[in-house]
Amino acid sequence: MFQGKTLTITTIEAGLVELHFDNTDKPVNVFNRATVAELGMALDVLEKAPGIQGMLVTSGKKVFVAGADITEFETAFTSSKEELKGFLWANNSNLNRLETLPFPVVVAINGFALGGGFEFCLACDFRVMASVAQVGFPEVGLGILPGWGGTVRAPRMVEFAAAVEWVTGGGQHKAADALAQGFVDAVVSPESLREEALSILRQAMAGELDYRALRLAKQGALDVDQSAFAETASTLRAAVVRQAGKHYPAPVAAVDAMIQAAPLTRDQALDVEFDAFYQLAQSPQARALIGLFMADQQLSAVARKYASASPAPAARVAVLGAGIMGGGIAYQNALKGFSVLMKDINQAALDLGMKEAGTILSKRVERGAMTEDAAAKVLSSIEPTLDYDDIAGCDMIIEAVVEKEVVKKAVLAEVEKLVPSSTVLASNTSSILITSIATALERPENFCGMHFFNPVHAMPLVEVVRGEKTSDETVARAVAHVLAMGKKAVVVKDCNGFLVNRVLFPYFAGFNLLMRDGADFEQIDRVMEDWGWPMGPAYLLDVIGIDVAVHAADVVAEGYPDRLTMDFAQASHLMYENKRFGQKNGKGFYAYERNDKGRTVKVSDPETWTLLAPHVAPRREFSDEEIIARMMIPMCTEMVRCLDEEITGSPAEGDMSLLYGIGFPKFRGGVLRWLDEIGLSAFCTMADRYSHLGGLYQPTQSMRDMALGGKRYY
Ligand code: 3H9
Repeated sequence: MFQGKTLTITTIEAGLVELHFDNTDKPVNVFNRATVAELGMALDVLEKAPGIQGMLVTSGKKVFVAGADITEFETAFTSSKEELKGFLWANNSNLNRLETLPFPVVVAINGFALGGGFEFCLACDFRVMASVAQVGFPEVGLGILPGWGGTVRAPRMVEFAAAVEWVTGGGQHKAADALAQGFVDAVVSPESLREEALSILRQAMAGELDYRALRLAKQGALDVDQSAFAETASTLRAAVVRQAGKHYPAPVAAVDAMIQAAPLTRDQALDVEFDAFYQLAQSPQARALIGLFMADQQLSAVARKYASASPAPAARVAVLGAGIMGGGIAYQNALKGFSVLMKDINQAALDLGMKEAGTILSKRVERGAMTEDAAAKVLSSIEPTLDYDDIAGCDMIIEAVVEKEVVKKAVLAEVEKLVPSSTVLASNTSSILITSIATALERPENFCGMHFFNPVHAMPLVEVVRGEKTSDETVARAVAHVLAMGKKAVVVKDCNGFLVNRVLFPYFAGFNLLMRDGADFEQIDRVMEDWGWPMGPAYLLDVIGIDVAVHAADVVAEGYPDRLTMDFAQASHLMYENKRFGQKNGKGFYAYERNDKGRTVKVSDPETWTLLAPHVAPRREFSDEEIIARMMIPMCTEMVRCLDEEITGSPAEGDMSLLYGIGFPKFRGGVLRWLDEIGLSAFCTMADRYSHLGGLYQPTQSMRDMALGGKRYY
C-alpha cells in the first residue's frame, strides 16, 4: 500500500495492515526528517484506504526505533522558533493522526524504543513488548525533554509519579518494569511477539478491547483530584530538583511542563511541551550534551576505521605483571571471551591478580549481571603462571609490570625473543615514552602503548599510543583488540603523559600554584566540584594515590620543562614526602575514616596544614572565578597544544578522551567545547590576567589566531 525508504505499509490479510519500520540507509531506525515525512504520507494512505479494520506496527531492525535523529538537532535547534516548531510539529501531527485513525493500532516492540521511538508507541492504542526489549525517555541526557508528546501522553496513561520518574530520570527500562508501571499492555517472548500482538489487535478489532476509550483518556486533562495533585506535584518536583543538581536544567523543566499541563487537553499540553523544549534547545547544556553524542559517534567511527585495517582478531592474550592493574586487564579480556595467560615472577602478585578478577566477577554475580557458572567460566579462562612456557602461543601481549623503564624494557625484550614475529607487544605504561621503551626491542614496529585507566573494569577508555616506530598494522591490531575488549579506543601520538595525563597534570600544577599562593585545598575542591568535576583536585590526588600522582607528575614534567618545572615545594610533593599517600593509606590532603555503614569517608585533618604551613603563603580567600580560571587555563592550553601537535586526531577525540578518562563534566561538553562556549577571545583575555604565573598561563599562538579570526574548534 505504501513503499518508502524507511517504512512500508502492506496488507496482512483482508482488513488488516502492517506498518513496518526498516530504514534502508541506517543501521538503526530513527525518526529523521525522511521517516517523519514518509510517516505523514503513509497516514495519508491509511486515512483514505477503505476497509482497514486494524494495523500492526513492527520494526525490521534489532532496535525498534532509537528516537529522533540526533544528528539533525544542531541544525534544527539553531533555526528560528517557528522553524523548530515546524520540525517538531511534523511528527506531533503524525502521532495525533495515528490517534484518530478509524481502526485500532497495536505496536510490537521488539527492541529498544527510546525517545521519539517510545513516544510513537504511546500514540498507538496497545503496546506489546518483547521480554528482551527496553523502553524509555533518554532526552534529559541530551539536555532536552521529550518533544513528541512524551510529557503529555505518559502522565495520561500511567500514574503521574511514574511518568515523572521515567521522563526526568532518562533511563532505559526493562520489559517487566514497563509492564508493572502500565507503559505496555503485555510482555511476551521475542518468538511470540508478532502472534501475541496480532491476537490483541484482533480482540480490539472485534470490539473486545475498547481502544476508543483509551484514546479519549489520552486527549483530555489529567484525571486527578486537583488539591491532592498539587501536593503530589510539589513533592515530586522537589525530588527532581534535588536529584538533577544545578547543572542539569532539563529534568526540572520536564516536571514543570508536566505539572503545568496537567489540567489541559492534549493539544494545549503539547504547546506547553514545545515551549519548554524550545527553551532547553537553546541552553548551553543541550549544546554540550548533543555535541557529546556527535563526538562519541566520531570517536567510535575513527576507532572502527583504524580497526578495519587489522588482519585478524587476537586469539590468545598474555598479561605480563599481575596485581591490581594486571588482574583488571586479564579480567576484561576474559570477560570478552579471550583466553588469557597472566604471568608474574611472584606468586603473591598472581594471587592478587586472580583475587582482583574474582572480586569484580563476584560483584557482577551479586548485581545479577551474570550467573555464577558464567563467572566461574570467565575466571577459569585466566591462566596464572610463573613461567613463559606458553607465551609463544600468544599473539597479543599486554605488559603491566611496575612503572619503571628499566624493568619494562627488560621484560618486553625477554618476551619478544619468545614470541612469533607477528605478535603485538603493548605496554600499559601511564607515563614512560613508548619510543623510549621501544629502543630495547628488535621489532619496535610491533610495539605500542595500551594505556588503561584504573579501575580497568569501570573506566571505558584505553589510549593506544603510537611510538615513532610503531607500524600502522600494530595500531590497527591494538585498536581492534581494545574494541573487542568492550572499551573505547583513542589513538594518540607518543609524548610525555600521552593525551589524558598530559592534559591532567598541568591542571594539578595549577592546583599546586594556588596552594603556594595561600589557597585552601578544601575551598578549591568545593569550587571545582561546584563547577562540575566529580571530585576536586585534592580529593582526586588522594584517590589516584599521591605516590602514583607525584611520580607521574615528575615524568610528565620532564617533557615540558618550560611550563611544568616548579621552583617551590609543591603541596602534592609535601604530602608524598610525609608519606601521606591518600586514600590508600588513610591520609593525604584529607584523612579517611570508616563511617557507621562501613564506607570510607574523607574528613578534614588539621595535620595537613601543620605540614603545609611552613611552605605556603598565609592562607587567604580566593574568589571562585579566580580558582576556576587558575585551574582550567593550564588544562585548556595543554589540550590545544595536543591538538596543534596532532597528539590527538581531532577536537572530538580529545574531548571524549577526557570525558571517559577522567570524568570531565558532561554538561560542559569537553575542554574544547567549553572553549567554544566561552569564546577564545574571552579565554585569551582571562589567561592574560594570569600571565605572571608562567608558561602554563600562556595561550598558544593558534588560540590567539583563532580568537582574532572568531574561529571555533567545533
Ligand atoms: C528524541 O527522540 C527527542 C524526541 O523526543 C523529540 C525530538 C524532536 N540518532 O549505539 P549503536 C546511531 S532524542 C542518530 O551502536 P546499539 C549510533 O550513533 C533521541 N543516530 O547501537 C550508531 O552510529 P554509528 C533519544 C543514532 O544497538 C548507530 O546508530 N534517543 C541514534 O549498541 C548504531 O547505534 C536516544 O538518545 C539516534 N537517536 O544501541 C537513543 N541512535 O554506527 C540513542 C543510534 O555511526 N541511541 N544512532 O556509530 C542509543 O542509545 C543506542 O543507539 C541504542 C542501540 C540503545 C538505541
